[in-house]
Amino acid sequence: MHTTLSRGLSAATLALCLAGAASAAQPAAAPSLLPAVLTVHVKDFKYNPTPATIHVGDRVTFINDDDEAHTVTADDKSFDSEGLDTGNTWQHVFTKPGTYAYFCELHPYMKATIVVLPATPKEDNWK
Ligand SMILES: [Cu+2]
Repeated sequence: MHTTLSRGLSAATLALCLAGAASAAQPAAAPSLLPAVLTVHVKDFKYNPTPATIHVGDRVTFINDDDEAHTVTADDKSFDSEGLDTGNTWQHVFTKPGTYAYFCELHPYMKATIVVLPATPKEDNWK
């Protein structure tokens, strides 16, 4: 019993040290954007482009170019950006094929669609 407790504490201490080292190595800065195959702009209360077609595993960047806050929220709630202020970005990787309808929770009349096709072999991506 005592041994188990000690091990637990050691693991917790180690985890804290690792977390401290990680945060020291990476200064708090604006999160950088990862490479994405598609950027959807939110402008004039519209998502553009829509509908858009991507493949499984693709990352999409959403950027709010409007003066209003918007969200990127799946109809089925499978993803949700939460509120994006002017100039804010949000990224999402689509891991399952399908047609994803999404909308803005703040302006529900804002609707758009992303079609996710099955993954293609890597060697065909850039032909
Ligand atoms: Cu909106």
